[in-house]
Amino acid sequence: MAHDPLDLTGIEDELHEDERLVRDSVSRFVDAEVLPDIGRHFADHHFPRELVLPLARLGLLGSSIEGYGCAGLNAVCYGLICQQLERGDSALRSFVSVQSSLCMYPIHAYGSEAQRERWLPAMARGEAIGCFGLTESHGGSDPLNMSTTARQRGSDWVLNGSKMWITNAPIADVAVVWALTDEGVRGFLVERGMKGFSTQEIERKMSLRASATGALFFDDVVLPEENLLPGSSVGLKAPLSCLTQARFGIAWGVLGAAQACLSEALHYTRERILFGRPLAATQAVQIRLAEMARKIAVGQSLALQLAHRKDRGILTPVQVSLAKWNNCRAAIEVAREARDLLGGAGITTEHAAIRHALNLESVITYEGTETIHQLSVGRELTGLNAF
Ligand code: TGC
Ligand code: FAD
Repeated sequence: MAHDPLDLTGIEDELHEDERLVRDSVSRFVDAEVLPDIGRHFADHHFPRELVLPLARLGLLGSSIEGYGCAGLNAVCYGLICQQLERGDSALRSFVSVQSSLCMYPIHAYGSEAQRERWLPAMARGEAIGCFGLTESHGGSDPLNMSTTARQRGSDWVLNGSKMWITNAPIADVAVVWALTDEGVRGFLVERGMKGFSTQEIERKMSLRASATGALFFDDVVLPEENLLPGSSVGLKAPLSCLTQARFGIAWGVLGAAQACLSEALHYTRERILFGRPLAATQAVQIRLAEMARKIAVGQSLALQLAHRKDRGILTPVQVSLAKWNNCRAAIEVAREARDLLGGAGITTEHAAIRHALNLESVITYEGTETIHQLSVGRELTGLNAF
């Protein structure tokens, strides 16, 4: 066969040798350490914490940061890392997105030197786990409408409120929390063990079951001034800048889930004999497989274009919105098609398609729902804010 069905436009040829090396090492890790057990973890609603140190040893935590024990890789490498991890399971990519883009990134970009020295090397080694608390129960799409407050008392801050739907919350050592001060939204580092700070796991999820999701509660938590992120401006600009990093990784990551589903569907429909011929030999099935490959190919080109712009420092938030929207939609459609092409076999975790399809229900919602990204693009086109 002339082309790799998972890479019809030849993205492989555009990658540099060092990018391929990173991709291949993560790919081997996913094959050896993730795929054998991930169906069981999903079924058991269990985050495989034992994978954190191996992920760290591969240099995958905070991989884009220079210094502080981090690998300092480029945007293409970060994208490829996300893609390979999500080929395994969206939960693993979520863990790395939150640790790297939503916790280490703001500590690096907006933290004091003391905060960087304290947290970044430990987080890169996987010895400290982070979470990012922006969403509250009364409406994640509109984060400015938050109830969590931080009031100044002498040189301290007193935090009250709660955050909902927080990835890594049950296992986090440190939470980057966005709270309303008298001046507007500011970022704080809240540490496990601080009096009045507690977390609770959200159970019975039907999606991202191998990820630890939870709530954060703050009941008169006293934070010293050194736990304020001093470099973050007042308002949503700083948290939105973190989301841009993570959404970029998601735009790459979801295509890994889609590739796993297309691969599974290709294998299954070639082997499955119905009406005296392989299922893959029917026109209807080939059209569906071709559609799946088309969606992946278009998404890959978009992701690579964005990575090159990111490395040149010219990527804009609306371009990231476009890609997060397009690639999540493409991936969830590919996963649902694969699930259907597997027939009854497609409903068990013996195969990957339903696990990916269910996971992608979260991924299309978090980090800005599809509608939020469509409205961001709409605002760019019209100049009119329709949120
Ligand atoms: P908007 O007017 O768009 O922006 C306010 C100010 O921020 C600036 N800005 C950015 N700056 C840097 N980087 C970015 N990416 C930026 N995006 C915007 C913007 O220029 C402006 O600055 P200035 O100087 O003009 O004031 O803000 P808005 O209030 O209109 O935003 C509306 C909206 C809906 C787009 C925003 O609220 C939004 O994105 N809502 C969705 C919330 C969301 O995505 N939450 C995600 C929570 S975290 C999560 O889901 C993690 S899942 C992790 C996992 O497990 O992988
Ligand atoms: P809502 O904002 O209530 O939206 C409900 C519906 O209304 C959606 O369909 C939305 O598109 C639509 N809608 C909203 N506004 C408009 C409008 N103006 N016009 C038309 N339709 C509109 N958050 C964090 O802070 N940190 C995390 O680590 C984190 N991890 C998560 C992990 C999981 C598994 C999940 C499911 C969520 C996570 N989130 C996290 C929260 C996530 O970001 C929010 O769920 C998301 O932003 C949507 O908010 P919401 O659930 O409150 O839905």
